[in-house]
Amino acid sequence: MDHEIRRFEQIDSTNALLKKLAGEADNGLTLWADSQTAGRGRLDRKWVSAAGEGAWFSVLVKDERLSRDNAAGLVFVCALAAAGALRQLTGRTDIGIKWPNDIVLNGKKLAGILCECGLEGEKPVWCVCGVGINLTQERFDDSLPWAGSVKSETGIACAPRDVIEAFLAAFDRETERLLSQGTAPILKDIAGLSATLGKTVRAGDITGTAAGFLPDGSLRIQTAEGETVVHAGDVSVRGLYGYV
Ligand code: BT5
Repeated sequence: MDHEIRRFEQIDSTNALLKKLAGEADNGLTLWADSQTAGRGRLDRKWVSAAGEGAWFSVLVKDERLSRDNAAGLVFVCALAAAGALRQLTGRTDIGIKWPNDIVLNGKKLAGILCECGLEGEKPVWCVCGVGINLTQERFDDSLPWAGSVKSETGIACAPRDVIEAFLAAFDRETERLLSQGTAPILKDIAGLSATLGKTVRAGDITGTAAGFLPDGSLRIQTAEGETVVHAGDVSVRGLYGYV
């Protein structure tokens, strides 16, 4: 996919602007901001995105092959691409994925992902894939005890452009695989990098062991009473003994 990259010094949110442009823009358009004044996570949570400290960007996917099923897999495509890019740039093979949308190292959240799609009827016509990667922060506000940056956890200072380029190369490969083969191969790779599977987790008032994924990307949790399924986006899943 071709990526026109537009860089902004400051913007409210790269996801918010790309959603406004999505109808007219071309597949692959990428918005990158040095800082965001209203960066957002899931459920409208705030995403801290200060100037020069991270890679804050959003990529547009506009493809005839988008469907309800495969659009739900884009968050996992982004997770694979972000984990892959950071592994490649730092050499750290213990960078993992906390289901569904966090990149983690040493039990700290290095990056988060927010994918949002525009529908015509039931069919997604575009999806905006937003990625925030903490790069150089030395410390975070006390309200973010689980946040870490690539620098704080590896000692390596990556340049945002290098991270975005490595991400986009992997993202293109994985998106093509998702659109042509569906979510199954992507989820298989996610399982290999997962910091969640096998752990004791709590989702809402359910506590159990993260047992695997369903084809739509939902997480199977094995509890004393049997198996429960939680959907990405429904609830926060937390490890009982830490963030992962
Ligand atoms: C996410 O949401 O992790 C998705 C974050 C997506 C951010 C990107 S940046 C580019 C694009 N434009 C946007 O406006 N958004 C996207 P969620 O899983 O809901 O996690 C949000 C929670 O993470 C917050 O409630 C905080 O607890 C925590 N948090 C906020 N800022 C953080 C940061 N910089 N690093 C680590 N954790 C953070």
